[in-house]
Amino acid sequence: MMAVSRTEPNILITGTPGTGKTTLGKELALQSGLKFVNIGDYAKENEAFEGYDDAYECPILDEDAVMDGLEDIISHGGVIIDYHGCDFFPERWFDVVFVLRTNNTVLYDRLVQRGYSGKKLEDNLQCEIFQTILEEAKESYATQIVHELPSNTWDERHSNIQMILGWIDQWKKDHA
Ligand code: DAT
Repeated sequence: MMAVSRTEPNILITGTPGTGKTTLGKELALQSGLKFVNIGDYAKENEAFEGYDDAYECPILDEDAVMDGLEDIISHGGVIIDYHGCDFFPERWFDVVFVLRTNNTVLYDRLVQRGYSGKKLEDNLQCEIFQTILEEAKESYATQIVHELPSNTWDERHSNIQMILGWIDQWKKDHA
C-alpha cells in the first residue's frame, strides 16, 4: 500500500515522564496549527489499555489498539504525538523525532511535585540518567531524524518552539 503523500509533517515528541513533552507539544500545536495527540489521554478516551502494571504503577497501553486507532489521522499528516516511549510506533509515521532531556535535579523536583515517590520516582530518574528513551529513539528511527532537545527552563522551551516552527516551515516548503 502506498503512503498518502502528506502536506504537513508528523512529529514525535518523546522523553522521560516530566521532561516537558505535553507542555511543549500543546504550545507547538497552538502556534503551528498542527494537531496534538497525547497517547496516554488518547488511550484513556478510547479505553485502549490492557491492564495495570503494579511494578511501574501505570496502566498498560494496548499498543495495537492505539496504532489502529491513530493510523488514519496520522496518514493525513500534521500530527504531533506525545509519548514517553517510541519503539512500537511504525517508523514511517514520523518525519522527525524530538527527545526532550532534563537535568536530574530539575527532573527530580518536577516528578516529586507530580506526586511520584519510591520506585516510580527512582525508575523515572534512572530512565533519564541512562538516556533510555534517546537510545530507544535512535534504535527505532533513522538517526538523522532524531534530535535531542534540552528541556530545563522556560527559555529552552521558547527556543525549542521557535526551532521546531522553523523546521515545520522548511518541511512544508520542501514538500510543497
Ligand atoms: P511530560 O509531558 O514530559 O510528562 P510536562 O509537559 O507535563 O512533562 O511537564 C512536567 C512539568 O514540568 C510541568 O509542571 C511543566 C514543567 N515544565 C515543562 N517544560 C518545562 C521547561 N522547559 N521549563 C520549566 N518547566 C517546564
